[in-house]
Amino acid sequence: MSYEEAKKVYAAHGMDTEAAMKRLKDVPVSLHCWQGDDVRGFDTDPSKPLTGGIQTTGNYPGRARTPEELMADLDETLRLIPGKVKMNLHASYAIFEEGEWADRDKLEPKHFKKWVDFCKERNLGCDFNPTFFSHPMCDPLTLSSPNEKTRRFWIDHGKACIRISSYLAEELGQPCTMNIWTGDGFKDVPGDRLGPRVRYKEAIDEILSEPYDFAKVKPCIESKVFGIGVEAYTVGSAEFALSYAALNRDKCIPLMDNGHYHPTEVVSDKIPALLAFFPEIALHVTRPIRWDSDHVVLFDDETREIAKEIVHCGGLEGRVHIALDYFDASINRIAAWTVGFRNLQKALLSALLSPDNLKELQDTDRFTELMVAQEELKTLPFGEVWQEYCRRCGVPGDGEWLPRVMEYEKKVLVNRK
Ligand code: RNT
Ligand code: ZN
Repeated sequence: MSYEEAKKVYAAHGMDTEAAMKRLKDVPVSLHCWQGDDVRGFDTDPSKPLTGGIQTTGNYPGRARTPEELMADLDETLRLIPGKVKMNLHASYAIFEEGEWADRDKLEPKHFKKWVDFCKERNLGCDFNPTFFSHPMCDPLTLSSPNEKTRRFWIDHGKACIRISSYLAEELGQPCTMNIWTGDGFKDVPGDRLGPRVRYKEAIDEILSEPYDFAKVKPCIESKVFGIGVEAYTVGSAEFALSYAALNRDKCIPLMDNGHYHPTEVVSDKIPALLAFFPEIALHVTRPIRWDSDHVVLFDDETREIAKEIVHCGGLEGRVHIALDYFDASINRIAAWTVGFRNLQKALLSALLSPDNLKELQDTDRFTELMVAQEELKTLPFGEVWQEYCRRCGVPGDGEWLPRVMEYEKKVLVNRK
């Protein structure tokens, strides 16, 4: 079937494929730099293990070891993904001049100048993240530590990151979401559950007392249920993060990572729940599998359901900030970036192709028709529309991009020993 034929099939069901493709092209989705180097960054010893309850597994050849390698790999990826990309950086990806180094509490906008140049040349916005993990000042707690010196260090890091986020937003002319996540927690039953949370709350208050324009810098608070090595208690739990964001709506927004909930909870359903109260929310789209919250995003039911809720709830109109967050070191990292990004684009495109009478069917109690309509949608010729979308975005379609990645692996990645 050709695209023109598929377009007619959708039109017969009351859907406009042209409008859907046009809409999706302008929706920013953040691409996380940390898939390219297994969340190592450039400011600490790469031989030290990751901390903070996160872990990459696998030893696929070709991990980017320098800013130049990471940027080259990103460029390779950018050639393969359709739609509007925004970069997403962690503070640990600061780029220093020869012989220079600054600790995380002393980071400055100038340490991200090379990233700004990178984004400007490619016409990308940029999101940002303070890095509260994989650092000697994790004791192992950070913002919730009982140790004043530790807490002060990490609060200063948070404030520095607000200044860097303002710089990124200003330079690139797009808002910058700045996500606060810490892995603070305990492996076993704590003796005090309240103290760390009160300290965490006060630390975030201090970070957010750093001046910023909320129209440009969007601090987010991300929750988590548990991490590796911190199985019994997480300071920044769901209730903690949501309550903080709700009581500070003029200063920050909640961030939901769909790998951070109990297995039968779904973020798709939480999106409209939060949008009933918050003008804006942020998402980390990922794929949880048993203990891991960070597998590559697939075109699976929950990703599609998340995309549906984003589209149906007006999320594309700036209310939902969409970012990817996963890291797999067991497969080609450029393919990992590409598959996940393309799958999220697929999910959004397919969500944009849904009949506009679903709400009416529900509101008029026509549940039989509602079920059948949603089921029959699943076998419409979506693949043709997707391939056409890729063509129009000037990127290879399915079946065409992987050989390029393999070529790059042979030419470039295998030489990184
Ligand atoms: C960890 C959180 C967090 C990180 C990134 C690297 O569980 O999801 O968002 O993955 O900041
Ligand atoms: Zn996350």
